[in-house]
Amino acid sequence: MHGKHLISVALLWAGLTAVGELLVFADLFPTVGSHEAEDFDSIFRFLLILGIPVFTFVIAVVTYAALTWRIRGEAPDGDGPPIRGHGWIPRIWLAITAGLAIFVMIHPGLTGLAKLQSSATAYGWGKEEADLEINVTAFMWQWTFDYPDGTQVSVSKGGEVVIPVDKYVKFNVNSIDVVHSLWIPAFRMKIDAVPGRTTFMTVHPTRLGDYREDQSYRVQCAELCGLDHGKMWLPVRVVTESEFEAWLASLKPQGN
Ligand SMILES: [Cu+2]
Repeated sequence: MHGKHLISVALLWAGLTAVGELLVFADLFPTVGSHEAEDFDSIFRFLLILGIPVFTFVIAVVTYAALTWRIRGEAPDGDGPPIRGHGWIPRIWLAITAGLAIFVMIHPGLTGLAKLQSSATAYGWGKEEADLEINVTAFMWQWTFDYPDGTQVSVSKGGEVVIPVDKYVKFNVNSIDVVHSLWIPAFRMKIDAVPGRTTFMTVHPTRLGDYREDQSYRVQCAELCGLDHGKMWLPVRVVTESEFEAWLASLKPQGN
């Protein structure tokens, strides 16, 4: 490749990369409502930081080539002669991109999965048992959330999912018809609800939150499951422990 072209492409690449890397640190994410969300956002940023130079390199070369060697006037009848070669650029490109891909599969891919699956201890809470386990049942097109004390909230009852802050909360998830997916954007956590088996996800909410002020506090089905899939959602509220106890008590039937 001609030196002038090489320098031009390199400058274009550097410029696009600088813009892209700046965008990574723009505040584009929803509310960070849990330890898991902190992890996922930093993983997402890490992958963007690594991926942006690869992406901008392709864009720079294609854009520069399209502008510089475009056909003016009448197009030729046939293709040009084939170009065959074993240049150093493709070899380095292959080595770097393959290396990056394998690297991110291991970290943060496998290391992140391992951390999530040992979530109870990985976040320094030093315990295996959840503070609160909620059994979740999904069906077309509703959710029900059963609390340990027998309280049940659901879409049809206009309920809201209330959980205490700074506690380790585990959702055990089932479906009785098709595949649904339990997703709470503020926590960045999502797990499929699969008929015939129980899946789970755990969250450590780190701050108070309320759907009425922030729509990332909601349960949303994230697996297209039919006509009313979009209505398969519930507000979420993260409250202090005493507010949580009061909320549970307020839902108890009178006289108990
Ligand atoms: Cu669904």
